[in-house]
Formats: sequence, structure tokens, C-alpha cells
Amino acid sequence: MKMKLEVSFASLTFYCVLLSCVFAAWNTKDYLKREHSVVKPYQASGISIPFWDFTGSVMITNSHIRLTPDLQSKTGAIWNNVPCMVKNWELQVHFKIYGKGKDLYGDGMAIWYAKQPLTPGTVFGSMDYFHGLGIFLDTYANQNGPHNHGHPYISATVNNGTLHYDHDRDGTHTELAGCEAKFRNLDHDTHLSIRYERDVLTVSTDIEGKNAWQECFTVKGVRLPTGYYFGASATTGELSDNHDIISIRLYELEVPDEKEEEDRSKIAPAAAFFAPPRDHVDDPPPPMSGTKLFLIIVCALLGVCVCVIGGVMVFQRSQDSSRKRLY
Ligand SMILES: [Ca+2]
Repeated sequence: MKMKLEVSFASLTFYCVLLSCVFAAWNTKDYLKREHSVVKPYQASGISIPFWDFTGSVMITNSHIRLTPDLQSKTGAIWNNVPCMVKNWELQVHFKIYGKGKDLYGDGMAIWYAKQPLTPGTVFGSMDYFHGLGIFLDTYANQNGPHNHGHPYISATVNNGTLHYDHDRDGTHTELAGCEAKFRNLDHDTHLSIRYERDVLTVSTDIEGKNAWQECFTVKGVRLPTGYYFGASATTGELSDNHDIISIRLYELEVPDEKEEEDRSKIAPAAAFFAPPRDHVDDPPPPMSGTKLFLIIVCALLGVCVCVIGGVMVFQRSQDSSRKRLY
């Protein structure tokens, strides 16, 4: 009797789990929006990707969309060409950033929800003074010296066209929030989630190969208009990396009881909270390199030689002229 009870309890548990799984599947009201997504296989029609434009050094293969190769001075971007009319959404980006550099690499990648697509510029390959949201995956620490976060670093900026992204300060004066994230040169898959739901922006990562989201930061009071475009861009300078996009998926979030009927098409991007900027501390002057020291010594010796030779010549001439006067 006891055994039978145990069996029935076990089967009950099993059915409960099964039922919850079914309900979980049924309850998924988040819809993948094909027109804002890009997944493998990419080249559905010839060399173009439906709904997406690309510019710069972009290379499309069967396995990834490479924004930049691991070479100096490259810039590439892909932009969705369908404006997003969804109010509440989650963008999931499967990406890979890697390269030969062990200690020096850069510069990073940006994920965009912005007004002006396909406009090259100085912010990870896209325009400065942008309108919208930029999520920056910054791999190179421009702001060296003592500072309170390391790299790689993920941060968010909401811009109404008036803010300048200051690379020398890694954008610290304009960031809403950020977190350190070691997403570079990993053997397993790396994912980023940008969730925008009821004016709350949440950025999460799945970079530890655990197949689970880990929150990077959450910011309330973020207002973004509809009708902007999703994009991704990356750039290299003196330092480089491969910046690859494997997939971008946009899900429309079903938000129950949304009474708000505000027309979101005309609002300006705005954020209620900004992170306090880090104080900039100038780097100590770098120690003199061996080559530089050697060149300075050589120059000094040459200078001394020139002076000595010049002095000797002047002395001889004065001797000669004094002799002439004697005759
Ligand atoms: Ca940087």
C-alpha cells in the first residue's frame, strides 16, 4: 500500500512537471519578429540578407556575419531596414569577439536601436550624437590609470542627439549603467540580451557557457520611441579583433494590462538616471624605452662632437688670422 502511494506520488510529480512544461510553452507569448531578426542560413536570396543592410568591412559566411576581421583600421555594420513598431521587446544577440591579441585588442562592438541607420561614425563605427539606445561592448580600456571598472565592459547610453560619446573616457560621462563582462576569446557561445519592457531596460549576458542569463544591469525610466532601427557595428584601430554576429533575434513581449495608449512614435529618447561619471586620472608618463634612451644619448654625443669640431675650427681660424697679422 505504502509502495503504491509512493508510485502514485512519483507519477503525480511527473505529471505536474509535464503539465508545467506544457503550460510554460503555452504561456510563451513572446513572438519572434522575423522582420527584425537575422538567423542562419543568412543568404536566403543571393548575396543579400532579407530586411538587413550592411556597410564597411562586413563579410558574410555560412557560420557568421563578420563586422570586422582581426586587422587594423576596419569598420563594419549591419542594420535592420524595417523600423520597429513594437513597444516592448527583447533583442537577443549571439556574438563572438576574439583575436590573436592576448593583452592588446580592440576596440569593441555596439548594438543599436537608433534613428539613423547606416551612418558611419566614431562610436564603434557608427555616428556620434545619435538618437536612441546604444549598448557598447567595449574591449579596450582607453581610460587607464586608477579607475573603478575593468574591461571588457558593457554599458548603455540613451541619447537624444545632444550627447557626445567620449572614447577617451570610455563613455563614462554618458552611460546609464554598465558591468564588466569577460566575453572575449571564449570557446563556448556568448549571448547578450537587451530587454526593454515598460520603460525598464535590462541587459543580461550568457557568456559562461551555462545556458542561463545573468543580469548585467537594470535601468528604470528609459523612454524610447517606436520607429527606430536595430543595428550592430564594430571597429578596429591600431588594435583589432574579429567581431562576429551569429544571430540577432527580436521578440515582441506581451505585456498584460497595458492601459497606456501613448503615441510613442514622436517622443524623444530620454533616461531618468545616469551613472555618476568616474573621475579621470591622467596616466603617469610612460617609462622611457631603451631605444628612446639610446637615441637621446647618440644625439647628445653628436651634439658634443659638433660643438668640439666647431670650437676647434673657430680656434684654428683665429690662430691663422693672428699668424697672418704677424707677417
Ligand atoms: Ca574603450
